[in-house]
Amino acid sequence: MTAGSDVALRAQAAAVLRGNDAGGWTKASSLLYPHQWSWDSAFNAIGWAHLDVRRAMTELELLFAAQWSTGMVPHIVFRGGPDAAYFPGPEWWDCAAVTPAARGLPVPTTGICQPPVHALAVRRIWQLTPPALQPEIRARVLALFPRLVHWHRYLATGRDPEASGLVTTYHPWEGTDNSPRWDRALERIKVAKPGPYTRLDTSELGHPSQRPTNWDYDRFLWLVEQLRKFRYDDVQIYRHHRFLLKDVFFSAVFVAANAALLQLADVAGASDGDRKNLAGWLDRGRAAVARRFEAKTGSCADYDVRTGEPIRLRTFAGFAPLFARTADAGQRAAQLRLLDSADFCGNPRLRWPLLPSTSPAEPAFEPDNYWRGPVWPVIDWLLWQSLTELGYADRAARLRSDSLAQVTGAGEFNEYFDPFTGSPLGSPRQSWTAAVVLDWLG
Ligand code: 9WN
Repeated sequence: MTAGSDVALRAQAAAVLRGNDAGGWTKASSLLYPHQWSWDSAFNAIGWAHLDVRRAMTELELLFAAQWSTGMVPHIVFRGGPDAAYFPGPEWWDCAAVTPAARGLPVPTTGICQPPVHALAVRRIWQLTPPALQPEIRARVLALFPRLVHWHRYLATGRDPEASGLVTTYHPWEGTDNSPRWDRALERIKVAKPGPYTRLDTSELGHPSQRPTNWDYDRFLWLVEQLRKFRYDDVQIYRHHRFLLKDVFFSAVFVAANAALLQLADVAGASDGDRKNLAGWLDRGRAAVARRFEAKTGSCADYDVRTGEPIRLRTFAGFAPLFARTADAGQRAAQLRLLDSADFCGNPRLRWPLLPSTSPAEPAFEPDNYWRGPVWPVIDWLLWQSLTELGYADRAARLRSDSLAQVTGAGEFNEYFDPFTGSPLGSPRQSWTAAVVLDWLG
């Protein structure tokens, strides 16, 4: 890619973020997702940091303004208001009515969360802050830091009462919605059909073949009903909820996020206690992810808390040791071999050697369906970041240039891409895709 085309691409990516800017927060996309999503917001802040570090901080501050008193940062903050076209809206969650943890918030939210990319965003903002703005941004990082620690404490305790080092997810919407990783757990659930509902993502705005099925949605909504019944109380949920999964990807992001907060500790004037906790969560998480690694496959397996079964599927999540920046040279080598094997980036049918959400060798693979096969630029960005930090500069550079080629090749900063054809899928002008492009362009 030439310098001239980089300039044009940067301008286009900036226009996507600006186009989705709703005044201090960014719609995840203007078409499918007209509210503020948690991990989208973190990626978007990384993109904003390249345009305006103040605006980047505001993105996170507004997200954390909806943090629950438990420390949880909700997966959607319904900032788009009641008329924004998104289903299911706040009435399906009804959080403020059922739990004091969500009372008094400036806007309604959902009652679940998403991977904690936020610390990576604050670190990036700080790295990009020009000297003249450092006093202001430092003061804002200082103010946000306790909220970030509170969020991490929630994940390390409420979401891991066993102190295992692995985060438990309660709902497929906690990141990778219809990933085949959740199929077995969802199949076990017998749902009472939720009341009548109309999906907007398939009936009006999206393409049904690229989205989860109605079977999935019946279960997604039933799980929300259950969580509401448990008043979003982690203790009750742990006791009764049918969907409790130790998610190695989420856990690996948490490891990386703890490392990022530790790196910010001096800037944020962190207390000794906070530093000790962060280091403890980091070590415990990294060791736990390493224990889920299986030498036979070179991959890492999630774990179903209810059945005690490992979830052995070839998906991007199997690279959790890389996402967690494992210090184990043997695991790193095995993971890099797997990454470029025919099961993943080395598959001869791929348009670009990028990490697909699900391996084409997996029976559940579907090239155009959401988390069941397509390439998601944000996931490849997380991998690129890990490989860079682990010192695999060449592999990281190829991931970056192929990702940029994919985005430039077709569509308008789409949400995800068909791994075989490179065709753009899902929502166009997706904020976080534009944001990672801005970061790749530097
Ligand atoms: C449900 C916003 C979000 C992402 C998720 C992605 C998708 C929502 C949906 O969009 O999920 O949260 O309606 O499909 O799976 O990761 O945060 O971009």
